[in-house]
Amino acid sequence: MAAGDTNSNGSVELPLGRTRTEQEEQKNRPDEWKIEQGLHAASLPILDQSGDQIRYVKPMEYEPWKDERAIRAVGNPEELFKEEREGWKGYIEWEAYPEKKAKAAKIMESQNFPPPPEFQLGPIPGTNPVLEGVRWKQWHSAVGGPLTDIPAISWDIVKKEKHEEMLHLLEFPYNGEAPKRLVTAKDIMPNSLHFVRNHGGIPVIDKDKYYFDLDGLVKETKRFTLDDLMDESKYPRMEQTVTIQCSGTRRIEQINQYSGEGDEMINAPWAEGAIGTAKYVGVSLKKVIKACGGLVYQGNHLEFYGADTYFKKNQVHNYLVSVPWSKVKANEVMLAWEMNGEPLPRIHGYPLRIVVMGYIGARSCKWLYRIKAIGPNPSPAPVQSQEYLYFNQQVGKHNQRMTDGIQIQEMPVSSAIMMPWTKQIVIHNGSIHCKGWAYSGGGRWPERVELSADGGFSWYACDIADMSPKRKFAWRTWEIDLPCQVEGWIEIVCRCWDNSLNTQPLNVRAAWNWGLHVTSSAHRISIYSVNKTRERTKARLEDFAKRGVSFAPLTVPTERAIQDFDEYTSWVNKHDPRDAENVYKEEDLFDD
Ligand SMILES: Nc1nc2c(c(=O)[nH]1)N[C@H]1C(S)=C(S)[C@@H](COP(=O)(O)O)O[C@H]1N2
Ligand SMILES: [Mo]
Repeated sequence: MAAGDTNSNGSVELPLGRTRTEQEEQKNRPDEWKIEQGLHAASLPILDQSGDQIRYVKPMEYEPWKDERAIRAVGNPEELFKEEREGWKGYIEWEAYPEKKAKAAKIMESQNFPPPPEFQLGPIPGTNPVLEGVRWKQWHSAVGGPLTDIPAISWDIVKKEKHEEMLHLLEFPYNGEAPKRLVTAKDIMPNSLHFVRNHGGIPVIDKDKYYFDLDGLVKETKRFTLDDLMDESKYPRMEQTVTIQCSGTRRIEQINQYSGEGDEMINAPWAEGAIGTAKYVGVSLKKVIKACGGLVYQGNHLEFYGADTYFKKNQVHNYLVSVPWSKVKANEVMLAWEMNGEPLPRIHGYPLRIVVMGYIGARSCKWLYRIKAIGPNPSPAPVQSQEYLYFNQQVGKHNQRMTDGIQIQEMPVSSAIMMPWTKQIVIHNGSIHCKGWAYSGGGRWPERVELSADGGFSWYACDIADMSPKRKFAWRTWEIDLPCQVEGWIEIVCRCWDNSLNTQPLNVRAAWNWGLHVTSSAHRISIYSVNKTRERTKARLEDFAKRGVSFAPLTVPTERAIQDFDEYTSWVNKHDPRDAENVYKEEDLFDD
């Protein structure tokens, strides 16, 4: 009997050694058609053809377990993990106490937690916030002590400090961006609309109890209060308009094409709003290091410590990142306490944060409590060494090593169209009004923004008068009336040239990477063009209006035909018939 034939007992002989149970599992699923078409790919079993038989690899099943005794043996979390400083709610010092870290890790290892939610291969959840952060909440209450209340406190701060129209991607740790129509409404956006990217809870720090230490490879270790920094006789005041861009900005475009690593916090599905511009006031970190007598031999990097707690693979950390001394030396690293004329909001790092100009947002450490000069290499902490890596396409879950990634520091040039929106129907008079932003990192700035209405073949530049002012470390917003004669589906593309004439790869695929970072490809949106300068289009739309029929939704056919049969018949009679041969000759008709 051949493979695939039905046996006498009705079962199916399967090709390549597939067993009957596997076949049965594949059968009669209500969502089979969706799975086949890639719409529910999260439940599509992995096809392993590497052995002599085909095998199907199924997702791991989650069965909660907990070793209560082991957890109790660790001790009382209220005592073990108590807050480090008076007036610093939610700050637990982990980095100085390896034993304490080990105790928290023991608690974490003595139980399991649900897997991350699927939001890439499956349909994206319809909830708001899009993702809840169930695991992150559970991790906080598992370790306990002061971390227990942190998710609730953080959410209260979100509600208090952020605009009510923010798009919440992740409830905890909070990740949110402004809706497109508000992102570029002003070139310097109000604080309430600035995106937020948190890896943990929000510490609530009393300004009067605030200080940070500067130590490590400096001549002299020193402690600084806010009053010290604000003393202009010691430190010249610095004011700078800076765009902070998360390297995850526009990640959704990579996800939409090809999924990558799917941790809800690490790889939040950002759209075009994970970028914000504000005027910061503070002092240059260089001057503060000078006050410590400068760096000593091998002090090549500055490590920043944030007071929030960050979980990674069952370990607890404080949020740690580093930047090279060369960046600090150029006066491009600021200790900032003011944002757009107001004290830093709590959610943005109150009372003091780092602002690293032209680097990815991740280096701009919030709730700063320590700076350590280190060397000769960057910080080994996970956010620096394991996150924010830019991989080659060949790297993925199966083979990824830290050393395969480039640590992302300066942001490349990028841009985004904020109006119209993809899949939108646009009725226009021969040009489509578009709006958006453009940005380049590393102290470069957008010099020209170009748009194409034909998928990237011909380009029009934005008028300089329609771009916001040039600033060394900030984005520019832009507008353009993009000429467009054609009708139907078109692809509008936007790209930027910075002052070094760097520009963007033309498609997402060219720069796709496993960590889904730096979606710097030209931004493409498809829109349906309805050009009213065309006589027939105009007449038809007027007819719609006269009859009170809506043109939306585009895909729903209209009741009334655009052409009546008199017109049709008169046209047909005047023109050649449909087929080239004349079939109406008598001898043809009666030919046998
Ligand atoms: N302490 C601390 N600093 C942090 C983070 C964090 O989670 N904790 N997130 C970083 C990341 S990844 C980005 S993109 C920026 C975002 O700054 P914002 O939330 O003020 O917009 O903050 C950075 N600084
Ligand atoms: Mo980020």
